[in-house]
Amino acid sequence: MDNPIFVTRPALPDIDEFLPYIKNIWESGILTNNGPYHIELEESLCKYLNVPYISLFSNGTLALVTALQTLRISGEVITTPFSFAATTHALWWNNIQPVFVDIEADTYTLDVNKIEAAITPNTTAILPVHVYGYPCHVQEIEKIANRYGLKVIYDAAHTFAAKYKNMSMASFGDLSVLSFHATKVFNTFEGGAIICHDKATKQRIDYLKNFGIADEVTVIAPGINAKMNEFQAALGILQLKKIDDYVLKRKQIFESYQNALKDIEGITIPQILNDFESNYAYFPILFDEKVFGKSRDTIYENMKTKNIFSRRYFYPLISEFPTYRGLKSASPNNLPIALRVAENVLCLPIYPGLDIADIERILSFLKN
Ligand code: T4K
Repeated sequence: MDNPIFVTRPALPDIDEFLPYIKNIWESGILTNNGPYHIELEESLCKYLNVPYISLFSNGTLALVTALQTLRISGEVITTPFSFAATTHALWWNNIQPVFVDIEADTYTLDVNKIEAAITPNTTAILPVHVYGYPCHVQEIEKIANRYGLKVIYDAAHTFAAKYKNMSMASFGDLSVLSFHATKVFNTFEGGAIICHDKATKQRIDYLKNFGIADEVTVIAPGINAKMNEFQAALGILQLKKIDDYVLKRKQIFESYQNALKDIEGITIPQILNDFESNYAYFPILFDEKVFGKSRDTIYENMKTKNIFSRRYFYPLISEFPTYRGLKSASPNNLPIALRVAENVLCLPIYPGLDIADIERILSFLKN
């Protein structure tokens, strides 16, 4: 049997490059709570992403939960069902009701033309997702938010190092939330961050991720423990030196797939939009069963028998989970495009260490 190929594998530096960082942590005894590597990584990320303020987190989910707390979001929030579970779960953990709006057929992001119809007197915010790193219609979303007095928090978990209109994709909205999970373009083992635009908000986020503690005798809010530790931050510092190389390798794989699959009938491949510099985080393809001759699920299962583990991100839709399927906005009639995409999409393996022979194996399977 051929070696297994997974949808992703973490990009990591050479262990010898990481060991001096571990030694320093051991010798200093500073393991967490805004240590020197944490401070250095925040500064380096602000420069790399060209954003004013960033606050690091132990993971992206707690960053999402805290972002909602930061802006005191409540009531109803408009969001997409076509995402990873964490997006909507962050609302649930804040006792906020998700209101699902359908996605667009070409970008798979929130359909801006359907947002206004979902707004009620209880709506306080919009939580869109730059899914697969593809940019949402940020300007239109901002206009709607301004007209109705809503906040915008982007789930930007997939966007590290991607740019839209020459701006970091993490710079949009009132807040943007990143994930640095092992499966992401930039990983710190686990990790995440909130990007914000002013010092006072950064201060509030920093309190909230540290139990709400402002000083030894002052706790300003029921915060949580969501701090990034020094090991994660040290890895981040090292990863940042390599990120451009990681993205370049992903781009080469992305283009190999694109060239090889573009003429196969029944497969739609993502198009890179104007003004968008991708990070090539995912390679989703959409099957048209009638034209291709086989369903997405058949292909997915057959691939597994060849030891190729692609993934059906994001199937099932979040709106189909038992927790959410009773909501009015979760009705399949409300989400026809999201349903169609979720039932036909397959993400092919893409990561810097994927070698040419593996790509050939995947392509020859699809072509045959
Ligand atoms: N918002 C969005 C839009 C997200 O996509 C995510 C996370 C979040 C928020 C939340 O951020 P975090 O709290 O996670 O920072 C994975 C990840 O666990 C999850 O982080 C990610 N989205 C999601 C899209 O993918 P699974 O269930 O597919 O993970 P798993 O363990 O099946 O991993 C997929 C493949 O990756 C494995 O088959 C092999 C490889 N892998 C995985 C891990 C964890 C490795 O090679 N090494 C590893 O350490 O969810």
